[in-house]
Amino acid sequence: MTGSMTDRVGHLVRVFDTRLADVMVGVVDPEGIAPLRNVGSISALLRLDADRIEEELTAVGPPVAFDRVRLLAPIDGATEVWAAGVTYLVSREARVEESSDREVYRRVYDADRPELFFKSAAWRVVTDGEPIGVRDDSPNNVPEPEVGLVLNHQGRLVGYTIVDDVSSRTIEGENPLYLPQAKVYDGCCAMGPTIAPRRLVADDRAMRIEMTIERDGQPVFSGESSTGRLKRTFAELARSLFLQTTFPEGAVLATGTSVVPSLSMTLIPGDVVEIEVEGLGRMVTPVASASAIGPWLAERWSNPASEFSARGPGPTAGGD
Ligand code: DO4
Ligand code: MG
Repeated sequence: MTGSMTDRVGHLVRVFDTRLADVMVGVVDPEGIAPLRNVGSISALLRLDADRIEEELTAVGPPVAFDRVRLLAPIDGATEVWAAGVTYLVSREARVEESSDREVYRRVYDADRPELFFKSAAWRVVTDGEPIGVRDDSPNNVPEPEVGLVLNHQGRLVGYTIVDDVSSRTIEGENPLYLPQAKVYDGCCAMGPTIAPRRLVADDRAMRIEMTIERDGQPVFSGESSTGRLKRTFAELARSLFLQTTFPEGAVLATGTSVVPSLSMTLIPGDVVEIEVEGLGRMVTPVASASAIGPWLAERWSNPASEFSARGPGPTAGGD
């Protein structure tokens, strides 16, 4: 677990309980993780109405000690991850710089309809301490630190989480029609590790977003921004996602990046990405080759209790 959880008291988490060898959903308590009594998964929670979700977050059992649990990504079941793009001026300028088709980015920034794209199934999402991936067929890859909106089945905002929309700049830059390949692959999405309930975030238009990339223990990039620079509103993005589209177990919507490294900077296996968002906490992920992450993701999904699931893809995935 990265850092202290005491600044995340009241946040929702999904964890693997090593004593019971089972997954549970709970709320961070000063003493540990207090399991929800009536709800066993994040997707089951998102099937409920917003008021009922708040009630369930208070119906908890005695806390399980922090050292007994392993944090898992706060998403499961049929909950989907979607992302909005070109929602900050800095992202529009970066795409214009990298792309062979600049006009599409200028037009979408000003259009009524936002850019929304599918990002990940729940099972492919990784979290704090687990590796994100870079594609072997892409020379330029970047992390994209974003605020994620956690939306229930009605599209109501119930909480916020950190999302890293890891992307291939090379593939997207070559042709915007390659977007799904630039955005969706093994290790492309990191989330969490916690969900801050909506009531705990005082002002979602003033959340500081910070990102550092370390190589061999030294920072090679650091940048920061704020949700205050977002061109659209969170409500508008959530409304657009649910237009003509049903999410029976809700969705997490990443709201776009505003921290963009220069084109000369690319992630390589062995790097470590640290993202911090005010009010949401911190997520630290090592970088690995996507091809090394795939088998581990599949094993973790089918057998979360296995030793390989707990250990991760291992040092070869970190580049050597
Ligand atoms: O248009 C491509 C994606 C943009 C994106 O992911 C972002 O702005 O965060
Ligand atoms: Mg993005």
